[in-house]
Amino acid sequence: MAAWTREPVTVTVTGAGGQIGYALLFRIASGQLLGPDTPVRLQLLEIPQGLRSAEGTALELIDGAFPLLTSIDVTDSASDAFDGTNVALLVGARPRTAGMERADLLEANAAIFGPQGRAINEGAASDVRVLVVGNPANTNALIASSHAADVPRERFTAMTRLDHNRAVAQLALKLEVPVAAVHGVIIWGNHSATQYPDVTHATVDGRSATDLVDEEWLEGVFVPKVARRGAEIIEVRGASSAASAANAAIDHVYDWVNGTGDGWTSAGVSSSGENAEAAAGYGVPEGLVCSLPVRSVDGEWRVVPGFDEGPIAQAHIEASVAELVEEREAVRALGLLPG
Ligand code: NAX
Repeated sequence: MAAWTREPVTVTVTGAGGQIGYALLFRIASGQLLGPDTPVRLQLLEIPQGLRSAEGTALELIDGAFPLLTSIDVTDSASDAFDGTNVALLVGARPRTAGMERADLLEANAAIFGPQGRAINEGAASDVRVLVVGNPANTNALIASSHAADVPRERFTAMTRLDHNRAVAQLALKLEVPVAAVHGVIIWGNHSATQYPDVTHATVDGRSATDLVDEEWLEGVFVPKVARRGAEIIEVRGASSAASAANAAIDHVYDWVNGTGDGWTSAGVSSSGENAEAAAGYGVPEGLVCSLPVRSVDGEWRVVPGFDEGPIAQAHIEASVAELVEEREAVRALGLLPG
């Protein structure tokens, strides 16, 4: 985005006092989100209980003496946090607690993402780009977007880049090659255990990945490993993924702003507008936020059309898309989805 070069860009981070926030903010301040020539204004949103933690992080950001960081504001007011924002990273969310049904989780998060969508609609800059990290990320993005009628739906995205990066890394580990040798992985569907990490169109050092690994490993090891990696991290680390999630958020926004070139990556994007037709080609109904193969061109995510999927892949994709439809219907049934 040439227009942003040397003009301060306003970046809002919600859940700034949490663990992803802590791993994310220093990298934004150092220029890794938008590039080394773009000064950044940080606007941090927390709930009252999280304010002290976010304020502490802000003190440390000051102590970093980052040349690109022009200001930091910490607030519990969504309208202040999203005022003039160009890039909004919606990290804070209501986690699932014991005994919570899916409908309760969706409802609790709608109470966060609906008002945040409205605040973005009212106060954000006209070029605002939104990445939802907080789970359930795809449906939270849909809820936020449906409360922001004046912002194009394509500007609301959900993060599946961590799943994408995990898939690239697992394939590289299996084949004992550097991650840079792996191209063309796709994450389809929901950021949940139903997601489908797909190597059908991937290459490794220019060779088709499917010639190098067998179906049994893919279905029996690779797919569940990637889809359940979050649970594995919790088990081993004793806490959920934080630095790798922050890293993926950086990758997502950096590519969105700077472009992906000829290749593609994965992102949860709205299957509407210019992306409706390509998404429909994969059986994704209009208006969901679904992970698809995407290319970033001129600051817009475009779904890469026309990949031919075999019956196994198709069945996985259908199941994950069906889950997204169910989540949308559940939110709609609760009366939380305007428009
Ligand atoms: P933490 O619990 O460490 O931090 C979350 C922070 O959000 C807390 O400080 C809390 O006070 C704040 N918060 C809650 N409601 C808020 C609101 N309405 N406005 C502003 N702030 C609010 O969680 P963390 O580990 O940072 O994870 C954050 C979210 O990312 C969770 O929903 C988590 O499930 C999700 N993840 C998503 C991933 C993805 O790939 N899409 C991967 C990593 C992570 O699991």
